[in-house]
Amino acid sequence: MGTGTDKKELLNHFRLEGEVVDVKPHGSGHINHTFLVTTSGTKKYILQKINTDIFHDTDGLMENIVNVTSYLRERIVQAGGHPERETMTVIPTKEGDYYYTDTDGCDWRVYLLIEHTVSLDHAENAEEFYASGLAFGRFQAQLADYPAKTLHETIPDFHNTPKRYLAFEQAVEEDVCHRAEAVAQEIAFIRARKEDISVLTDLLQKGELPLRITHNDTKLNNILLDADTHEAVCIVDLDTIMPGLCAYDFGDAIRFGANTAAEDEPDSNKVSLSLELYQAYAKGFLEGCGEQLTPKEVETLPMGAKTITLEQGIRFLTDYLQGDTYYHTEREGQNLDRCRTQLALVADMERKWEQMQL
Ligand code: ADP
Ligand code: GN1
Ligand code: MG
Repeated sequence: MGTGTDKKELLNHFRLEGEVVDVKPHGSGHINHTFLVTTSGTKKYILQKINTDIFHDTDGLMENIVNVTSYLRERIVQAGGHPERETMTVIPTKEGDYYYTDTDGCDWRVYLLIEHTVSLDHAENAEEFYASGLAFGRFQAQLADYPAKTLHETIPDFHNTPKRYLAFEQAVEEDVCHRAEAVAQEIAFIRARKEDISVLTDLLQKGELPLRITHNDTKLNNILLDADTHEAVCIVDLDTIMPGLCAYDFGDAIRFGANTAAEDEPDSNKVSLSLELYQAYAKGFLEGCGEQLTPKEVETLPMGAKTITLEQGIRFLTDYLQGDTYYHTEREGQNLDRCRTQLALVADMERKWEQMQL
């Protein structure tokens, strides 16, 4: 995997201030390998091994991130903010590149650590979740005029739910790990909702919903909060910034942050949608997005929550059926537990559907 690589030697290729003192694993992301780098200088850094099994074009990926953060930086400066705190800073290599390929062919990048922040795996209270909704809404509003054509599609069809469904059916059919029989209930649950899967993508195709520049991975741990006040400071994990549906960005935050249980909770009876957290996030997100949203977009936000939760259940189950090759896992059955929490959340959303309307 290349994560055992000599990190100090690796970091020597980047323009860091000070000598590297310590490198240790950091965060709870499912995709990249992330490390916190401490130096003898005043700055700390984030080192990441980019998951190139998933992101096939590191040049395009890093170009997106550098261009989007430069664009955001200008706006933050204009607004009198702190660009090194409110957006990510990519640290170049000594050759001036935005990533470094090691001798094993693995790609690594370095960001400035945004200090005195925390990222949470569950919302501690409604105010905090409101603040993250506001920040993700503002993020979308800030990028409203960003030139969409210049963005590389880092993962094709990332939130194309009908295609995710087809990939799932194929995984059931191939059943390479002989796991399908034991998850017949989950498969049936998903199949029973086949019609829901294309509701939003159909509206997009018919021109009833616009494409926006979206983050596409709006879970709570992809936002850094001030360590003392828990106010939103910076949105991170910009790997999947691409044109997408506003409702999906809304929904992805809900499926993770408004769930009363952890994403991988083994007891899915603990799963439910907290309406208090749901409403708080919706309030923040709508405020943050501002005037730009069309009435149809606002109307379809609850459907975004349901669709992306179902999509995520489908994605976790597909990975489980394929032998857990996509998401990082720490234990057997973790992707199946993750799938079950998503499906239980969909079921609870169906029960609370009337109350979810905005
Ligand atoms: P993954 O794609 O694996 O989720 P992320 O880019 O989200 O990787 O990084 C993992 C975690 O590392 C984030 O959830 C966040 O807590 C932390 N993190 C990432 N970038 C920074 C940064 N520049 N400063 C501080 N923390 C960061
Ligand atoms: C992954 O990278 P991370 O952990 O922030 C995934 C998201 C999923 C999420 C589920 C590139 O997000 O799409 O919603 O796990 N990212 C990618 O927790 O696939
Ligand atoms: Mg992440």
